[in-house]
Amino acid sequence: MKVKVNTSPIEGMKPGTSGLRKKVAVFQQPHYLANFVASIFAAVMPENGFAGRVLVVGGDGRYFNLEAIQAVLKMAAAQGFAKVLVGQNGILSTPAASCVIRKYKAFGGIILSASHNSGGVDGDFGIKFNGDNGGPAPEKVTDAIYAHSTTISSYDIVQAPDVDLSRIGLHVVGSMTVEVIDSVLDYQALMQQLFDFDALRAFFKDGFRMTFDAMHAVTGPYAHAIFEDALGAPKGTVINGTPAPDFNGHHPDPNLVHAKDLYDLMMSDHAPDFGAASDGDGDRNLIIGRNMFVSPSDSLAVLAANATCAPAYAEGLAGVARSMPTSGAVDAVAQALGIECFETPTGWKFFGNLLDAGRITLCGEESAGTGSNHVREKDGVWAVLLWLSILAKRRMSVVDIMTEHWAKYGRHYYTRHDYEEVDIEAANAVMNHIKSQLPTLVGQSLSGLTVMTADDFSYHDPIDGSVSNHQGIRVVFEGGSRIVYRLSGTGTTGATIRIYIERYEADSACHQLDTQQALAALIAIANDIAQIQAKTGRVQPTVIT
Ligand code: VG1
Ligand code: CO
Repeated sequence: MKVKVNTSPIEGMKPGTSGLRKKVAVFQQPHYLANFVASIFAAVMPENGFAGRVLVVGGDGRYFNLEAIQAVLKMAAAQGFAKVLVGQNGILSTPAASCVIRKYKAFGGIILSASHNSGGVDGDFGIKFNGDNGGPAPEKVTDAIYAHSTTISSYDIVQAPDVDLSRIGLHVVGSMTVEVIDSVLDYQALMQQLFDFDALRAFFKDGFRMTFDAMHAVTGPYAHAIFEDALGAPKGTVINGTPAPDFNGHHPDPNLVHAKDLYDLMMSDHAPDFGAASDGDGDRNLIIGRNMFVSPSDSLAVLAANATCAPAYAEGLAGVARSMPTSGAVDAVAQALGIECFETPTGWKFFGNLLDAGRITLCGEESAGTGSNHVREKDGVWAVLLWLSILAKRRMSVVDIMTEHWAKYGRHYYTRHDYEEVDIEAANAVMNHIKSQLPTLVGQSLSGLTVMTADDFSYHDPIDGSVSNHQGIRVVFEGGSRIVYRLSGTGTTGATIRIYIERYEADSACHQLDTQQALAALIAIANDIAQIQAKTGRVQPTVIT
């Protein structure tokens, strides 16, 4: 039975870089989740309603996932959807959800995830809407969702028993069908189309060894099925492979701080050939070779330069794109290949139009996200499979691949310094202080480096003409060195200041430096411009990647 529930607007429902993310306790407040879900439906409703349409629902398995999914199902039924496809036990990695939306030509999907944020009862929860291309809703849709959340007065929901999400097959909620699907099968089938599984199986058979850290998060089942069961990597290749609602107390962010165990293993005497990790919802990837950390910006460049090693990309790439703060390493590859290279704001939603229009084949972000036109999300397991395809075909170590790459294209030394959970006013003071210097920075010489341009990045989408302003402050020096400042749009406590620092080095005699040392002069300039310590009291970053 459908009922109308009276409610009133709850403030703060503006989606960030990737959907709405808040503490679990915030989502558990009366009407909170329902208000936001109703706002999604109101914002995306076609003129003739949702009758006959299919919705995909799934999440990364974190605490509150199952309760949220039951509520979404009852609200979707009240909207008149014909059917919802939902992952078994509510599990769909973000790229798998994108894959399922596209494969079954769904109207769209609701993904319950706070990605790399911590989970559990005191952790974070999140929710976002992806459209029929399988990609995160563009800004005009997220703006409309937010606008609706500020005026909502009621929502519709069907009163029905919960669905048994552990049982694969058909169920009903009111007059809507719910099909519980295997979380892995459709995604695995897509990977089998893109990559040469026989060649990869032979590679593992020849003794190639990998450790994949699923970080107690959603990629566990995907990684076990694909790497161990399908490709024959030995059992134990996948570690921390059972998803836990609180990620067993860990932070499922594949970086050098939270994936330190993997890093230490890869730097040790008993390191396997290759190490990789993914995040809470399975869209990020961290790549570490034996004795060689690969910065995500470099990883994107290597994948672009060698993509033809995998069948799906054998004919080459249409073009590539990177988010603005991502290093220029991929630009150098694009130039050599003679293909277009786009610079977009942070967040995967900005790649969607370029992918849909066929202008780009690969894209990525410095935050350990790479992907291609196979889905409309970044994809951790996919990135690992493309790396494996390259290593299997070229039979070179990661160290040798990187050394060769830098010798050919030059090296873009790159680091990101994060100051997390800073007082919001102090963080705004830092950003305002930097902005106030924009008019006078150009032409100045800072520690011997001359500022060439300084601006607040605006993106003009070449496909739909939309404009996104205030996407990060760039200070570019002669010779291409660069400092970028922006505030995170995914955090839930205070503000996170991100400082991205990059320097190009053409000389191969200087390609083996320690990254922090290679960038020391720029880091000092970056701190000087921002005055972080004076304005926030912070002496050093919380996370360095
Ligand atoms: C961060 C990353 C960004 C990424 C986003 C979502 O955003 O910097 O590159 O797209 O997270 O990733 P922000 O606004 O905090 O810098 V995920 O894996 O959390 O969906
Ligand atoms: Co993620």
